[in-house]
Amino acid sequence: MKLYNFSLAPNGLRVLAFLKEKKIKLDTHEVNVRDGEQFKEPFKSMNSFNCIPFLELDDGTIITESVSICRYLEEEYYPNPPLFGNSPKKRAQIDMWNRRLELDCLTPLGHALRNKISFFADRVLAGTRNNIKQSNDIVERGIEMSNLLFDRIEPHLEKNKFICGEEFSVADITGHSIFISFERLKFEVPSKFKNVIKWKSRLYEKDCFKNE
Ligand SMILES: N[C@@H](CCC(=O)N[C@@H](CS)C(=O)NCC(=O)O)C(=O)O
Repeated sequence: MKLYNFSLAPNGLRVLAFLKEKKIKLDTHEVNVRDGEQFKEPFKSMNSFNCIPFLELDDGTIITESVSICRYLEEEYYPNPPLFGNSPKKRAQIDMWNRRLELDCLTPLGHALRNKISFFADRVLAGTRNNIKQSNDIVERGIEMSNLLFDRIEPHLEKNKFICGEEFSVADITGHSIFISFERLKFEVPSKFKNVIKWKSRLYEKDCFKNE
């Protein structure tokens, strides 16, 4: 089994944080997506969506998508600590929170980043190169959507240490990526979201997010 990753990329960092939290060491190959290595062989035949991270199993199967990779590793090899939940109810709740954070915030912020930073001018969709124009409206929409999400989770975080209760989960790894995206966009979480900011501090204290 081999992981293809780029440790500077936001989704690459999600898988790395998951591996660190579980103390897993995987055979890993760095694919420099900034320089377009993902469009060259053997990588382009391995993942036609031309993105990292992806996991190659010993039978040649390729699994892409950071959360799908983490889920596979937990279910097949590394159950502890459980970051996807260890009961049907907990698994459903963690999946629910992860989807809320991804769909309503991390994805809009990803589009904001790719529409703001000039480096992404010919690559507004990850894994493509084209001449779709960057749009400032998409940047603004990303921030607006994040603020709506923060407003919704602020009361929930009053009573919960992490996004899905007392235990750290894969949904918190998605949460950490939201705050990293904010940093890259050079935006601050508005100070009125006190519980969101406390959650952010709790995440930033965790070893799995610290550079070695
Ligand atoms: N939804 C995918 C997104 C993967 C993705 O966007 N990967 C980026 C790095 S963070 C990439 O490979 N980009 C290549 C490019 O920009 O061409 C996941 O969660 O793994």
